[in-house]
Amino acid sequence: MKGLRWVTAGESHGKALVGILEGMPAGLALDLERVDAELARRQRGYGRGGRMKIERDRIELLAGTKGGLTIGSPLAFTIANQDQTIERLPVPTNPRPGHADLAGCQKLAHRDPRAVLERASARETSARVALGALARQLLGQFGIELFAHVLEVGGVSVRTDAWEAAGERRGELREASEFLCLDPASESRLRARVDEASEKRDSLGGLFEVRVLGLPPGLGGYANPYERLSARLGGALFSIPAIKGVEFGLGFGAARVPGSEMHDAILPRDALPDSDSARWGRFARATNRAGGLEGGMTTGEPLVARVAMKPIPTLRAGLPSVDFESGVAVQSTYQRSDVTSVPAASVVGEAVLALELASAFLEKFGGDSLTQVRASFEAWSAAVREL
Ligand code: EPS
Repeated sequence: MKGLRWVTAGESHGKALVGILEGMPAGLALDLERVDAELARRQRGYGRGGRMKIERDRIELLAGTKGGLTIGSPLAFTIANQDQTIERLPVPTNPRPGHADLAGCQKLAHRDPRAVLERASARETSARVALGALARQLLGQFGIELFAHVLEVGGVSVRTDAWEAAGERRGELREASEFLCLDPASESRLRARVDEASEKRDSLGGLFEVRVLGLPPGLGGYANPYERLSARLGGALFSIPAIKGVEFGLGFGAARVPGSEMHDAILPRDALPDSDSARWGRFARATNRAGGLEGGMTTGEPLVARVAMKPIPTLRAGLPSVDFESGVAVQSTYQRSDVTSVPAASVVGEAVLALELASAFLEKFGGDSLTQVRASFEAWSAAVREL
């Protein structure tokens, strides 16, 4: 079977999160410190609550390598939970609006939201960040880089040209930001917005963007609906808890412009030698309104995804709900939560795209070993450059 397969297990306050990643070729050197760095980044961000002061997410790799290299067998790991109180935590007596509590209880026809929320919790995304951090090490071998940054929290935006203005300083700027954004001038406004929501005992959502650089054209496919990368990448982003919207390139804006202002002109490479797509042959794209996807495939231009996250459903002030026993109206109960976790979600966005893109990459160029993948990639690169 080509491509990657993965699964996670683990409850929010159970012993550990668990991940299994199958399909990585043999001979890839894994850097686990880089995985831990991604895990730490997901724990960051202004507006996170008390839980993140307790947890110290680190990968413990259990299987799949020898001498630091993958051996072609499934990779398995755990991430220990520090807070392992699942058996002692109270069972909420009412479901929180916006969380999986009520629909989950109705699905299982019981009154134990704890049995639902423990797995529905975004704690699970820590395991996905580790999976993605492994997958992106394969992509990195082929010059593919993923980069997420926050655009907006609670309606307060960074400058619209933050990506362009940051240029090569993007890594450094994001590292220095409490919001994992690229606009230092917006930090104080973002912080004030979160402080205001916190004082009002409310929560906030926001927007983030993920860009993927260095992708070859032709990943994904047009022949079958399930091959279409736009659907797969959109599905991956929608699988992150609290995500309500995903757009690629112009996205919803594409509905409002005529075709002449939408579609990215194809020019001879010599007209635009610096275009990303021109690296792959004699054709270059003048613009990238498609966001790097056409016909369900990559175009060779950067992938640009923008993702909308709703506010966290656990509000200190509570929300209107109903007591399970008495059936009377109550305010939903609060235990502990974040005010916002948009920065954390942006890190998860990178991870889920890394997994899906690495899978599509291996579907096209897959082989048992990294050497074979490289040979296949280079043979195709030579052929497409002659096209
Ligand atoms: C979450 C509630 C909070 C968050 C948690 C997601 O946890 P707790 O109930 O323990 O305070 O901190 O996120 C994480 C633990 C994490 O690692 O991101 C929820 O109800 O979804």
